[in-house]
Amino acid sequence: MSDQNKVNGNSKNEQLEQYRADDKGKKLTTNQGLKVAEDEFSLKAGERGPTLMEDFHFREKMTHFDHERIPERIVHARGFAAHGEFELYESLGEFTKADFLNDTSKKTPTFVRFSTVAGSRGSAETVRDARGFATKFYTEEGNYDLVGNNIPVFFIQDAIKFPDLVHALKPEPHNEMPQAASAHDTFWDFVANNQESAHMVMWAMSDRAIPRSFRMMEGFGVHTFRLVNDEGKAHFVKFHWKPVLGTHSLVWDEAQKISGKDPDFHRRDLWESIENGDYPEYELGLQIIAEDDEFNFDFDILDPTKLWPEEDVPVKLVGKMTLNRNVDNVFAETEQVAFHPGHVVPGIDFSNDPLLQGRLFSYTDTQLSRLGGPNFHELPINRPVCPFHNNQRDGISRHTINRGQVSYHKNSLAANTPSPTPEAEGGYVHYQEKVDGRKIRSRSESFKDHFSQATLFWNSMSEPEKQHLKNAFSFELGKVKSKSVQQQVVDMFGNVSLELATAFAEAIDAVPPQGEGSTVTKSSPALSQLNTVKSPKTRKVGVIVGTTVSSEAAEILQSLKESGIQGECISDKLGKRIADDGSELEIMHTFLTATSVIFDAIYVVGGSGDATFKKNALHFVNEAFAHFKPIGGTHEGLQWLKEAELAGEPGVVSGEGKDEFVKNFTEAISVHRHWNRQV
Ligand code: HDE
Repeated sequence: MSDQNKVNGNSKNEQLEQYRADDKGKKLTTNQGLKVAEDEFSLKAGERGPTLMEDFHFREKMTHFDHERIPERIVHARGFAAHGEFELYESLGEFTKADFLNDTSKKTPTFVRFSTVAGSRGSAETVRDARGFATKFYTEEGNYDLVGNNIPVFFIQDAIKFPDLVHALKPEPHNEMPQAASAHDTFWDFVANNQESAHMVMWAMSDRAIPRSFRMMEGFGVHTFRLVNDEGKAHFVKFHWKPVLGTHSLVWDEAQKISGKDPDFHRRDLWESIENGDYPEYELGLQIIAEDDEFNFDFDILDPTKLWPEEDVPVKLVGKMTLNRNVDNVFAETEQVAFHPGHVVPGIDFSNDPLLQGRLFSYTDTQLSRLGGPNFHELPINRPVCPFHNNQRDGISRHTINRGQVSYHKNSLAANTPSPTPEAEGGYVHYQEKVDGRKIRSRSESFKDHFSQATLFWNSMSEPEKQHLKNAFSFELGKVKSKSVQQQVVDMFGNVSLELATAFAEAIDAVPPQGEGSTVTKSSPALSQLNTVKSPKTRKVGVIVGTTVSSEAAEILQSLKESGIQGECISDKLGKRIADDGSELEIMHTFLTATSVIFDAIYVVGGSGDATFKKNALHFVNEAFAHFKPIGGTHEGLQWLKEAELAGEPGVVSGEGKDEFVKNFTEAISVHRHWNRQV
């Protein structure tokens, strides 16, 4: 991308340009601008003598280094971000006066940070966990932050329990284990003793918690918010991001192997897609409920452990976000970005969801210690693209040089400016909800059904997804040491599904649940990933080629590329392979540097290679087969698949004819995983 394109036509990009620095080709200086003559030897008293205090260059360099780290986020520490743009399909003036949701001619700059929740900043990315999906819209009316997750509900109903939840989820304090994992005693003890967690635990044990890619997961605002139009009329709303490529997951064994082979798997995938011009796209969806219908549901719409089934409240797709630019510097942008669900614009307001209400406090508070003071809004990535003026002053690392003698309101010396803006001219006015109640520490009766939607989720799963849930519970509880905690969890999930709880009780040698089970029969097909978009686009195929290769294989790769499928060649050595017609294939990986788990599919071309070559190739194929991935074979590969007794299995495409092979293999790749295999 040319530098010109990087800047022009995007207000956030233009703003960031003034902060960018290129050090390449420049003279080395101190931070005071002094040119440095020597940067390898500290100043010493004699060649073999002690270092001198007066070596300001050494001291400055070392001091800066000593303070390079800032506290990591207490949750969502491991994250990766990209810039993008949001475009609206149709005006939503009927529901909201938010300018960026009214004007279809505008492209609103965005910045999105994806994250895992539990792990430290350097932890692996394909662990079982919820994923953060936080979006900053740099609108002309100020920053709007949609700070969501890839799961539409949460573990708890009241923010006051968040520290307890996170203490239970994080590594246990006496030995700081396990890293980035919920498979341990304190997490499951919390679950069993805080049963409002049941619904989210179902999601966390499902395939949603091991996404294939940040590009292939949904995003949810979780809470109920309000949209308010210019007549002051409000509607309740839930926000969704729907990935254009569909919602797809890894399998658990694969996810664990990737954690070791490529702990950066998700950021690499996002980074490379954007560098390749395969820009990730997500449609913004709204579920809207009229205020008059607030009490017409069999759950409380303020309860963050409940979703609104899409079949009952359809998701209206209102616009699209495209992530089209990687960051220039991860620390300056991804690490220093500060999201806050309380960053709203006129036309968007809150509900009384007690989880949301607590979040409105926590996010600014946490930035104060993380970013070192109250001026984090001045950091380039956090600055709004519209002007901002007020009487706030000073504090650590203040950048703005506010001129003039007046820093108070009201005043006469500056004609009472900066002045408030009336609502009619764009001033933010809180929705005038009537509130009337006694001060009370309690929870509404309407929040007390913890199991119906957990069962709804279970009922909505396909058979393979149900099996994955059984396996996940068996794995996680198999890691729990306390027999009592194991049994409590079995008994709890007996309320969700007897089938599920009995299955994992057996696996962990606990007593099966004794109750009657759930009477809920409702399901929501939108929750099953089997019903998601299926597309071959941007899928990565590992192509195994020997020392010689037929030109037909190169043609097949070219045809796959036309459907958006990326072939990457693997062999025993790097270098080029020359096909029989003189065309060249570049080997990108060897059997040592690559592994089947980093590909969506494997295509074996084969070609001359020794016995070790064939053994390595078959290891790739068998592992991909066990992970239900599409496998293609042509040329010698065809024969190898037959020998391995894989030919004819679902999702194994072996073709003599080129065109037919390309067609069938492309279809098999679109399916993502072939669950109907015997593995
Ligand atoms: Fe957060 N959360 N959260 N959270 N959250 C943070 O803010 C908090 C919750 C979410 O990429 C922290 O800047 C409380 C729900 C994301 O920078 C902190 C409660 C949802 C991110 C915090 C919740 C989220 C955070 C830590 C319960 C989905 C990462 C660092 C009341 C809707 C944002 C920071 C990024 C980060 C508090 C629950 C999403 C401590 C108190 C529900 C995506 O302020």
